[in-house]
Amino acid sequence: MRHLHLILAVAAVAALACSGDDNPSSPTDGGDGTSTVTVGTPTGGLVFSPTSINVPLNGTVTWNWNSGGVVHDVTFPDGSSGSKSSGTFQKTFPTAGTFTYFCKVHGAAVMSGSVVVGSSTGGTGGGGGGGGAYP
Ligand SMILES: [Cu+2]
Repeated sequence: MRHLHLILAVAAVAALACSGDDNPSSPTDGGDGTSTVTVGTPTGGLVFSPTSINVPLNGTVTWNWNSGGVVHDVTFPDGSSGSKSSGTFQKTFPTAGTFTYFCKVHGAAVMSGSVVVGSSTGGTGGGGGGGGAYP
């Protein structure tokens, strides 16, 4: 009986520790969880800048067209901004992971980017290439 009691106590402590770890308050870059990607360049460049951007879980990315009149779009597998040459497009990311997108007008080989959601230390799965995501 004595042993069982001890085991129960340990289990209770472990459960408490787990729920404590669940707190999703992770540091964010901007403070408000909003990040901006510039679409194109004023001289007509075919780029997203930055190419890869990190946001916290549930963070929102704003794409801001500054393309010198060149039409681009932001296409994800689950939706697109539509082709345009000015304005903005916003998307919120409730799931951790790496999400790639591209400009359908110019093609993924020419114009693509990615959004990395969640500040995972990423030991498992994906990650891989040491592309410095930090500015
Ligand atoms: Cu484009």
